Amino acid sequence: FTLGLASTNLALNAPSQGASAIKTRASQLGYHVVISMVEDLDLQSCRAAVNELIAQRVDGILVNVPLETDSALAVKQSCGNLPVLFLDVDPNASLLSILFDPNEGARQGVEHLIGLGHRQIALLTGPLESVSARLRYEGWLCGLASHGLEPFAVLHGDWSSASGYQLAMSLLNQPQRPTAILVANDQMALGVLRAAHQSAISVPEQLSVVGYDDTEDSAYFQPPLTTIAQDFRLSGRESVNRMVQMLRNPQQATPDSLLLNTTLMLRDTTS
Ligand code: IPT
Repeated sequence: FTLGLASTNLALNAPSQGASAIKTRASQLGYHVVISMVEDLDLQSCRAAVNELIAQRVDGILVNVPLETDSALAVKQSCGNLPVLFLDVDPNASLLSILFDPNEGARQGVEHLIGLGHRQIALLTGPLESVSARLRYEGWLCGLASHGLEPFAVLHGDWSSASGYQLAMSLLNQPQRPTAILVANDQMALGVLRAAHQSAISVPEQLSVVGYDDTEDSAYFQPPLTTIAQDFRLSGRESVNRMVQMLRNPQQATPDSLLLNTTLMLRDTTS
């Protein structure tokens, strides 16, 4: 068999680690993976990427592109009879998916900061056209609301460390500052740490920072980043296992979707 992977921007750490995990598991099982990258977050581009994979005669398709439910259904349609597994959709959609629970991850960040006594908490989201960015943001808002809180400020980044840096520079150089910031991924958190350093704000004494992903480098940030871990090796392994199971037993019922847990990785950016 040959597996197809349609992936969002592989210059980002999380999707590239995801692709690597998928490759590793597939080659353990003796299968090839063909990758096609989606440059823009619209349905058109995702469909083009999927068609490219189909033209290369893949036997099943993994889609690690953020897709709202309507778009994901449309992508599934264009795959005809090929098995398709989604890695970045709404967990409530009735689509075969392997996802990390965005509510759990968002709650873990909020509860950790509240537990430390923080009340002035700023939010730095991912791009809201990305379903996972939106779900994490909604989870944070719910978590804060359950403590009677509203965010100190809300900023919208684009997952890049550059956006984290720029947005944090403007947030931290105002007369009123938050005591903590929840960041939707570790790359933006890297930018936040640099902005804090440059603004002579010490982390975690004057500002606590929580990331999201726990990609490979995050334990080596300065200070080592407290973050919400998503185990990309596990999701890569599980998605290939399921895809292969469907390909080997096409007459069996499709497997169930899987919602994976996130874990708070306590390091040195919160106090
Ligand atoms: C999600 C990452 O958390 C984020 O850092 C960014 O890389 C994004 O992917 C790119 O789409 S993880 C995804 C499986 C929800």
